[in-house]
Amino acid sequence: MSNEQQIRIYNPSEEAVKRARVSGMDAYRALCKEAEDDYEGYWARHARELLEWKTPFTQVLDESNAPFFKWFGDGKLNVSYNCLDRNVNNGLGDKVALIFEADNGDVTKVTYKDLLSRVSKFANALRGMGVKKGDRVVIYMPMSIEGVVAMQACARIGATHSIVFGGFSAHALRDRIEDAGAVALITSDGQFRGGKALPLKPIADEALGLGGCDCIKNVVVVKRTGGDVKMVEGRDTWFHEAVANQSETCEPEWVESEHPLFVLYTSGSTGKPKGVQHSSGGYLLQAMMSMRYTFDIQPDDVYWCTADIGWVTGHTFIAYGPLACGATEIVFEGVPTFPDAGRFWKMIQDHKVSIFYTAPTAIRSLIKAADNNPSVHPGKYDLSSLRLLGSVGEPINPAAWEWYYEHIGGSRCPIVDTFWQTETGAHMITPMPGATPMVPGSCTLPFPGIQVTVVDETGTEVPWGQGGILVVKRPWPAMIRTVWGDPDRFKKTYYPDDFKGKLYLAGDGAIRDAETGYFTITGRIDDVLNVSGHRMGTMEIESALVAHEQVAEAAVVGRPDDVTGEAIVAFVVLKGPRPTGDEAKAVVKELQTWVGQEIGPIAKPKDIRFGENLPKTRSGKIMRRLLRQLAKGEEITQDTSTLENPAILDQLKG
Ligand code: 6R9
Repeated sequence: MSNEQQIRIYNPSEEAVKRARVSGMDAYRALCKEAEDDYEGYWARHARELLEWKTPFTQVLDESNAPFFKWFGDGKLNVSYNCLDRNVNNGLGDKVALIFEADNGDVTKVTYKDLLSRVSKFANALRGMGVKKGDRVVIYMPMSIEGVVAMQACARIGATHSIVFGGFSAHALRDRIEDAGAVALITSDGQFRGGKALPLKPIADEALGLGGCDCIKNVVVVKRTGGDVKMVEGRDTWFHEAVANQSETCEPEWVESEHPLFVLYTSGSTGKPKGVQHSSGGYLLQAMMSMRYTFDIQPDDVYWCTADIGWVTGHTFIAYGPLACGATEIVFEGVPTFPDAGRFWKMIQDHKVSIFYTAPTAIRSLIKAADNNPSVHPGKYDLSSLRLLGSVGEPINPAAWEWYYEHIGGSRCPIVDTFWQTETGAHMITPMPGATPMVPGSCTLPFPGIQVTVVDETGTEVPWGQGGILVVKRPWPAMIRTVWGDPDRFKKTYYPDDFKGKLYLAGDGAIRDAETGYFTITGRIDDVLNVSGHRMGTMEIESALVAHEQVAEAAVVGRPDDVTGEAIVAFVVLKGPRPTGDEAKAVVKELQTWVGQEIGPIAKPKDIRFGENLPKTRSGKIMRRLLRQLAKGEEITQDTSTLENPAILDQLKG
């Protein structure tokens, strides 16, 4: 967006403006002004209009124990009631809530009435096992109706769920179960992906056998693939048996607005993943506001968010937001490339999807696929039902944005490039589809009510046009409440002393356009990588590598990748001699498999290079900036005079 660059501005069409809730920039500015003039009043108005409270709140924001903020503290509600009962009571009982498309193409539709009954039955089953308000339940499941049912059932009885992505390994699952102190684990025998049946229960069994999981008293298993599973007497129950004789009604547990709805683990710059704890009232409020303002959800929409429930996007934009708004949404089990790379486009055509929300990495890989194989080009499909597109998870490069706009959106659909995080719970910076002029590559302007800015290391705001650190100036209802079991880490990570504990540190760099004030995210400022929209801590991968018996030392950095955004590059020093040729190839394979087992396949380094040592300063610090240049294959421009052992640079060139 600098002056040297030719930038194109895309205005939302007249039709998009006319139909939108936030219609035109004046309407957007009016909402922002409402929040500026009366911050608490703005959020309170929405909380009263959009949520049904059992006990209405009288307090809005409590800052007395900052940064442990409370919202709507004396109000009580139930999230599942707000997502299901409320819609059934309002005449939407027969409306389709979920359209589930299986990996093999089979379609199952679930109405709001149906979903309420399924959730109530399973909630009763969990209660029957002794699961109660405040208990933690880990869910390790594929994309499925039961996955959504399990989340909603936990919410119904006030149990705090923690989803572990189905691609994570036994070790990763064990760590999360142990940290959360979960009493129950909900899983399935396996999952179908790309025509293959993959095991889940066996991995869960392995996790439970690793030690540290004695807290788990019950394991519930959904039958999906029919794969071989071992059921442990007295601990394991089949899902279908657990719900078989349960009542279709279940009195919700009315919880305080601050009651933890879920804990979701995400990667940080240091140590083990942190459990991001979210609230009930404030979280659901902004899930709904994002649906209503960013996606402008309407009664006749067919909404599809392609995320997995294992990530925050699957929480806010599959399990909670769309249901709380009474929407019809797609839940997809499979992968975008099976049976071929036209799957997404065919599904949009078949289900007449009107709002489509996906990640840049998916778009980039489908561009590549369409270039290589004209038969899966989106032009072959009828995508005329679409009216709005969304992007999330990482910066979208202008070329991918333009392809998405033209080939998927028919140059007619606005694209909302939504910047947010696991910790923020809901959209933070995003265009409003019927208002904001769009600039490819920029997430544009703050969500109405959200106050973000760019500062330097001292917390001082920098002028537009100058890069810096992205911060949020005021607490917002859907924000992270704490790091599960580690309030100090919460404070240090998100409200650091450098900013006097007053500013929320997002962990991203940003720059505002000198003329428009539009935000562009410039990437993480910490040691977090973003691979295919998934957050990975470099430290986590390094710990996994050094846990291998042959590895003495490892340093992991990111390198730009055309498809996955970033790719993982590992620099490794072995305990034995530095391997070369075929031997090196074999060790690379071995270490990739190892990391896959330790964390999950998404963490496997794409490139592993061996050195007799790593480049270090005389004080022994690994020079990561230099490793990043090596990873990219760039000439070393950095001053290497402080380097203790310059000769090893040649070994690490790759
Ligand atoms: C929702 C989600 C958060 C990190 C975030 C940033 C990156 C997400 C983005 C974006 C540029 C966007 N990110 N959306 N960067 N533009 N529209 O992805 O949560 O998995 O916690 O990742 O992803 O770096 O800090 P999470």
